Amino acid sequence: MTKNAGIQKGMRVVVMGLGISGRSAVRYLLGCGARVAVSDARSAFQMKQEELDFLCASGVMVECGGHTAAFLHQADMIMVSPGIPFDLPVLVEAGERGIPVVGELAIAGPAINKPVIAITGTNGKTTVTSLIGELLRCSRKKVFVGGNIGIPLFDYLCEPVPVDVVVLEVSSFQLETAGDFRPDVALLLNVTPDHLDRHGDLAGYAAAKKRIFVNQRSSDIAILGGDDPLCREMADDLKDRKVLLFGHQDDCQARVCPDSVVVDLDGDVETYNLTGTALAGTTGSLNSAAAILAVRSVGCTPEDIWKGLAQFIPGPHRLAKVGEIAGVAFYDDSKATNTGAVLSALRQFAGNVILIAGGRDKGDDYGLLREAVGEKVRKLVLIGEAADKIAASLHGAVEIEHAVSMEEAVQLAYRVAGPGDTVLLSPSCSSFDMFDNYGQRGKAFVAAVEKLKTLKTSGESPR
Ligand code: UMA
Repeated sequence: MTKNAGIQKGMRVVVMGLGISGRSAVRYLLGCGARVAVSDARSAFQMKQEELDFLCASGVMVECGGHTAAFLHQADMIMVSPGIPFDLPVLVEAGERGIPVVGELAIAGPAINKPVIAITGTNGKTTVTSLIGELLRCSRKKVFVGGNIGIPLFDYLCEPVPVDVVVLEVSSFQLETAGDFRPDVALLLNVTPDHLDRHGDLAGYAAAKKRIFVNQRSSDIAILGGDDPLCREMADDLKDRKVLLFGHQDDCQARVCPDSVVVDLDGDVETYNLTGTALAGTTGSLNSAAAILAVRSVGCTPEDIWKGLAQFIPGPHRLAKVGEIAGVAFYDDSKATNTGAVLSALRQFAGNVILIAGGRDKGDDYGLLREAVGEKVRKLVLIGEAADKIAASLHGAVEIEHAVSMEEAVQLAYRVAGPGDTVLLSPSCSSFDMFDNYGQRGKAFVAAVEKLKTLKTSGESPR
């Protein structure tokens, strides 16, 4: 257990939310000697058995079915899970009473005594985080990879294994409550509309993302996407530290060229050819460029970086080809939960796309898809809660059909597709209205494609 100057023995801490972050926080805070209580919006009946077992085993006091002032205001500190808006009235009131309302990064960040590389951005952050981890391992560095990627930072502090570098994916939600968290190397990949239901508007969302740089010192490094206008604007405000850019423009220290990334650090030029690797293509090249700048900043050599790039396999549900039936290709891009990600996916195809989209709305403006959809998409099949909003935004730009399940959506798409066409799941929304997460949604797509194959073999296919 790593000691924490911010948590004194006997301190009363209320952990809000009993998800992945909350449970990890409870374990860590108990280990630090704090008196921990939990407050969760769900009733005990809505909790999973493993969560109830966890609560029994940890012996903490629990408030279920909502967050009351009476419960929260007895705390010396409130640790809020990332998915809980920190401007809930009950939390604002707690703040006014002088009770610190903080997140995992604020508590755990200052306890890390190793160099930290933190990655944020609307799209690509999980891939870049994993890639940085891989490049460091190939450079024989011991590394903890965690954060929004699914492994809470508290897990690392609970059972610290000796590492050389801590690599953290950080979300806009986590950055809002990050306190004094200070990454030695901070990456902001891109900023396009996402989570506007939480942040209000693009400016609010961008401000949360910009917080990744707020505590950096002059010796720290900021890496930003040079193709992204908002990142460029922010880079201008960070002149007091070393700023590195990646992208297509000539002034970028990591420049994306067809098939390769050219890195120019203080006149030393290195070329990384990505042909034949899983990172070939525009998105993979941009992700590689960002990751290379990060690991060069902590002393990795070009030879070791090249080894890592060659063997890296991106995670599933990111524009992955998952099947082909009678000349129709099927792509699973379930991880695309905002318009920026869908635009990036559509850029990879010349046209003739049957697009399956929809899910839970996060406040995005689907009108941003109008031009690309008009140009590349032959038919749009909509699912989920946001279907009507998307249909209204794209009315007239494309032919639209509605489906009530993933299986129906895939069958509808296949019915209108011909040889050479692509059926693409790229939802532009979160999955939580129909699925547990984007992974489950992607698996449902793959299962529907497999079922189509079976129907085709048995002669019962929709076309
Ligand atoms: N809850 C309340 N009150 C509320 C709302 C929720 O008590 O008002 C409770 C829920 O009942 C539940 C818990 O809070 O018990 C859920 O907490 P959470 O939503 O913070 O989720 P965790 O399970 O702790 O997972 C979080 C991140 N989730 C979110 O940011 C929504 C995970 O990112 C992250 O992997 C994990 O911590 C470990 O760091 C997921 C995500 O979707 C993958 N992130 C967004 C994204 O990438 O776009 C930001």
